[in-house]
Parts: sequence; structure tokens; C-alpha cells
Amino acid sequence: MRKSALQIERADYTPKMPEVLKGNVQVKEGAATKSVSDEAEIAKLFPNTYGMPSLAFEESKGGMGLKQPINVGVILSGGQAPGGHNVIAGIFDGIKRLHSDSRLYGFILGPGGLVNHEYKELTSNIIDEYRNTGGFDIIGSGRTKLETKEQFDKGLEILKKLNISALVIIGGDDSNTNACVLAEYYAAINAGVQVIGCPKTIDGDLKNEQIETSFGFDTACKTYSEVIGNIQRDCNSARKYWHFIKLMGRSASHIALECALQTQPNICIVSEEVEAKQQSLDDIINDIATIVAKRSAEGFDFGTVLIPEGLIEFIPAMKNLIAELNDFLARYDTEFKMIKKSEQRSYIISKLNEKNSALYASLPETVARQLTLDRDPHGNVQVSLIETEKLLAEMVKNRLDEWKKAKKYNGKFSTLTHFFGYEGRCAAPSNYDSDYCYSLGYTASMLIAAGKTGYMSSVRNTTAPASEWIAGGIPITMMMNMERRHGEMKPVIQKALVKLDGAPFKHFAAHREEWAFETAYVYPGPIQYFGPSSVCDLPSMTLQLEQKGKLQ
Ligand code: FBP
Repeated sequence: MRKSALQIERADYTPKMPEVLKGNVQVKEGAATKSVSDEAEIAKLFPNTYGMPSLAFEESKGGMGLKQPINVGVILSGGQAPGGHNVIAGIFDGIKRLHSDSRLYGFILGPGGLVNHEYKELTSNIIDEYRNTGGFDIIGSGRTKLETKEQFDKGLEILKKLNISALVIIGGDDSNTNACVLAEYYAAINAGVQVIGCPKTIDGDLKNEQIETSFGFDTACKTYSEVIGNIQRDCNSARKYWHFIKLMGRSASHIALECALQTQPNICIVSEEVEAKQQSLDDIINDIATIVAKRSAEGFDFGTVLIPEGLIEFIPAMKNLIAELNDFLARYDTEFKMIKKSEQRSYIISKLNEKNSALYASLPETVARQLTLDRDPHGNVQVSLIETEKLLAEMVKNRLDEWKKAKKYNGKFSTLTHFFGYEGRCAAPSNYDSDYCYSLGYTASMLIAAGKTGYMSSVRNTTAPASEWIAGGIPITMMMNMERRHGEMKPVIQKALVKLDGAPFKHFAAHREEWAFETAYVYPGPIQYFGPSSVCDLPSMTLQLEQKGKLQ
């Protein structure tokens, strides 16, 4: 298969890793841990894996090879994120270092591969083809949820058949929650299989005191920021369009916020702020239209607006509407589908409660339709299918038309809309993600060698040079709390939303007024893989602000 010039050069890149992992290591145990809340319930649900100490690797004077080879399984779970292949390469190199006859098996297309016994052995030839590349195509990914005893038992059959004694699950908050439940189950039945998690998701919402960031966030944001910067330069050259740009991130607004820090757009909406201020859709439209009108009065009939994908579910009134629609469509799905398409809108309007009905009636036709599309397997509306960027552009236009009639505004307002998500999920990993992912994988193999289960691989201090990074493991139960899911209280890893009192948001809030009116665009350009470290190795601005309180 033909490879690009970059792919060929990049194959030879050696990921930087913590100094300590280059030699022999031993585990240093920290204090016993407890869950972020609901301690008693979580302790009861995880009697074998609750309260374990946090771990850090330190230099060992002794050897660390294994007497016997180990077989390890790996699963990629959920949405793609740049760097997944390097996690696998790190695991591979780690277990080969421990014993050259160790073997790595990849389960195909996500957790479903474990249950359906679909796998392939990942040999050095295969691994070498994928080092430092984006995507998850080495074994594919999937969204099957590993949660039932039947699935666990089915999985154990193939693990036993392949003599696999440890499984690494690379996934987001839900997949790592399931990894923890699996670790507990295998420990309870003495299955002889360890389970280790790795923090993945471009959304950046799997992080806490112990896990600095999820991998893929850095590359995805840099990829989107490059394109946003290009759009801004175009926008500032032609001076005739307002660009409404929706950015992926199912729930939290970390991606939109990071891209705003990188590119300094005129407007960036942060869903968590919308919710905290109890803003309505009308408030958001007014805020945007006010900035558009003010810029227009200065002669600037152009600009950029960043919109987080999950916005719609954070607007309290929309949340209520969606909840009623979810219930209604779950109950009357067949009846609804039998109604002529042209009459569906008025049918829904006649069935909803007064408030929701009025809100639904005020929405543009396309968005109203998107809200009634098929739900995901959990009955939730699929937010990535809702064209919020078009909704906002259209509603702002309507508001400006009203103001024009009232002689409050006299500008030109032409819009272009964009959605960036899939463009960045499989990008070639930045140096940060290449290094971080390789270290996460390598650390996972050291946790396996140390006989640990129910841990998430952790690499910290990543705003420092890689040699100073700290590698270790964090008990997954430590990140858990109880939340209502599908009507039942369940132990889950707490999702990290944007903190309004956190340094990244504060930095944005302190500058947004200036960015709104002064056209202070920044053009980050493409990710650089070769060149000065000051350009190639920079961590995300979110991480710089969180860790150091300032930008490097
Ligand atoms: P993960 O949390 O599984 O990493 O996925 C994140 C994400 O990319 C979201 O940003 C997006 O809403 C969703 O996946 C889209 O998923 P899909 O492509 O499977 O519809």
C-alpha cells in the first residue's frame, strides 16, 4: 500500500517517554484510596477492587523480566481518538521487554470482539505498520457495552483459550467503568485475568486529579484549530461572512473551549456556562446578535462563532423539550412513523405540553425534524445529528431582520456553517499524543507485570519534558460515584465537564470581550511533527492553564 511522505518519516519517530520507564522499575504504593463520593455504596459493589492504593513506578535496582511469557488482550472501545495505535505499540513493546515470547491479541471492532471471539494476534510486523499513525484501524473499534455476566463469561472463554491473563481496555468514561466492573467480576470468581483501563476520548471529559487528560484531545483540538484559524484568515480577508462552527464533544465543551483559546474567535459558547446561567435559546440568540450588530456598527460584517456539539442539551428549556420528546417517541413511535412527514410537526406540537409545544413550534423546520430522528440504543437524541450551527445561524438572522425593521441594525449578515468532528478523530497524533499514548501503553504493561487489576494507566506531569513524566496506576473505583442511568442508580466514572472556576475558562472569560470586537484571531497552522520543540511538543492550552496557571 502506498504511504505518504509524512507516514514514512513518522514511522521512524521514537516516542519520548518518562525516564523511569527506560530502565527497570518497581511499584511504589501510595495511600489507600476512596471514591470521589458515595463511598459506602461503591465499596460494597467493588469488594475486591475498592480502596486499593494509587501506584507510581520508580527505578528498581533489581531485574524486572518475567520468568514466563504473558499473553495480553487489547480492546479499542468507543469513538476513535488519535494515538490509540501508540497505546497498543507501548503495550506490545512493554510485554516483549518483560519476556520476548509474550504475545498480544487485539479483539476486533471493540468489546463485541471479545464477546464474539473475534481477534487477531498483533505481531511486530503489524505493530510496526501502525506506529505513530492516527485511527483505530489496526483492530477497529465499537460501542458494544460490556456489562452483563453473560458477556463477561463469554469473554472469559476466549481469554482462557488464548491463555490471556490480562486485558487492556482503551476507552472513555463508560468503557472504563465497564472495565472496572469486569475487573471486579474476574477478581471475584478468581478467573486469573487482570483488567487495566486506558483514558481515551477526544472529548477531554475523562480527567480528574489523577488523570490529567484523555488521549486524542490534544491532536483533535489542534486539527480543528488549524482549520478554524484558516477560516478566520479567510474571513478577515473577504470580510463578508459570519462562520458558525460546531465542534464535536458529545457533552462537555472542552474541545470548543480549547479551540477558542487557540484561535481567539469572536464568540465561543460554553454549554456549562449556559446551564449555570439558566440561559434560554432566546438569550443565546440575543447575545450573538448583539455582538454581530456591534461589530457591524464598526464596519465588521464578519466573524466566527464556535458552538459545542452538546449545547442543545444544556439549554434548560431544550433539555425539557428533549426529555418529553424522548418519552413521547418511545411510547408512540409506531403511531408517529405512520403519520405523513408533512404532518409530523403539527402532530408533535399538538401532543406536547404548552411550554414545550411553543418552543418546538419556534424551531426551524430542519432542526424540529432532527429532534424527532431515531434515538441511540439508550433512547437518547443523537446530538451530533442536530445541526445546531444552522439553528443558531438561522435564528440570529431572524433576530437581526427584526432589529432591521425596528431600525436598530443596518448591517449585512451572510452566514456559512461548518461541523468539525470526524476531521480530527483519526488525525496523525501530535508529538504530545504520540508520546503520551506510548507511555500509557507501556505503563499498562508494567501494571500487568506488577499483577494489578482494576487500575487505569496514568501518566502525569505532562506539561514538563517527557523525561520527567510520572507513570503509575490509579484504582478506577477512585474516580467513581453513583449516578442515575436509565432509571437505576449505577456506579460510574464521574464525567469531567468544563469548570467555570477553572483556569482555562477563566482565561477565556477574561479575554472574550476583546476577542469579540477586536478581531484578534490567532492562526495556529497545522500540527508540526518535525522542528523546534517549542512548536512540536506543546501540550494543549487547557492543560498548560490547568497545570501551570499560565500559557507557556
Ligand atoms: P468517545 O467518548 O467514545 O471517545 O466518543 C466521542 C465522540 O467523538 C463524540 O465527540 C461524538 O459525539 C461521538 O463520539 C460520535 O460518535 P459516533 O461517530 O460513534 O456517532
